[in-house]
Amino acid sequence: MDEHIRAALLQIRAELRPDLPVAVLTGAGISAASGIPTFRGSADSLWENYRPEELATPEAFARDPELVWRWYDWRRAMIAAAEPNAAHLALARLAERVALTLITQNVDGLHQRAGSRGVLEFHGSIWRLRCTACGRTQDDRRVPLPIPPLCEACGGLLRPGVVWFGEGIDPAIMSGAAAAAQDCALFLVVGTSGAVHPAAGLAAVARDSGARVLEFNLELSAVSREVDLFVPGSAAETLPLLVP
Ligand code: BJW
Ligand code: ZN
Repeated sequence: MDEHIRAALLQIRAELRPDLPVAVLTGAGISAASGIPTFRGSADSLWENYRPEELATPEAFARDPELVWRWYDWRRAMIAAAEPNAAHLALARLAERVALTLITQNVDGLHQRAGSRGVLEFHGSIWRLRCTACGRTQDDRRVPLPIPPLCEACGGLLRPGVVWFGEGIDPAIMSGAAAAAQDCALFLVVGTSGAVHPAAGLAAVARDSGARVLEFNLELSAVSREVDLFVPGSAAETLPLLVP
């Protein structure tokens, strides 16, 4: 990493205060160092022949619920066997030093396992199931799941409690995330390609509201042109520089 980037990070670290409003948006890249494949640009998955746009949709689930459930069940097993990494742990520590709102697009629950509380799960949770017939939701950590899983209350087909393409974000989570982006002084974008909206738009909201925007990513993303400082490298190595 360039010396000037390291120096800028250390400067920002020296300016952290308990009342400094900070918002963070994380994506799949933060969990990559825990061994969880990202959605785009990783060819190490059994599922590399499918794009998320082909599986993470209500239409795919309607067409072939077993196929979609096998993908989620495979991911649940992988996540259950994984551990939070140094980047998740750094963000849990950050909450002790600033007024933090943590927004994650990830459904894996690794931030919570690292100790973060009040996480805004923008795209839901892979550990929550929702009945397509009666709407009942339940937490379910079984690995593997019976496929397809059925509702105990009504026998209906359960679906993952996540947000698929074309589905709206939970309004309370959307407004909490938008308010945090608008009101923060510092906005961190970590390990996201910035390809998926409305999550990707939060960085521009923060910037337009006057926040300083920092990005932590292996490579440039769709939001990189909106950031004040781009920190290259694995978030597991770079975020701990900001929050030792
Ligand atoms: C590392 C690293 C390391 C790797 N360290 N970095 C505006 C414009 C165009 C389209 C739209 C728009 N607004 C809405 C849309 C439509 C659509 C959309 O965005 N489409 C685009 C693809 C064009 N959006 C929606 O449909 C959303 N809903 C919506 O807008 O509703 C509106 C509505 C209103 C009224 C009625 C109805 C609807 C919903 C989007 C849902 C996304 N769902 C998924 C699946 C969730 C469940 C699951 O996990 O299965 O969310 S798709 C998938 O993509 C998942 C992710 O959260 C999301 C983002 O991916 P992410 O996290 O960025 O991962 P990657 O893989 O893309 O990137 C990884 C990054 O990490 C890379 O940059 C690497 O370099 C980096 N990296 N290792 C640091 N060690
Ligand atoms: Zn039901």
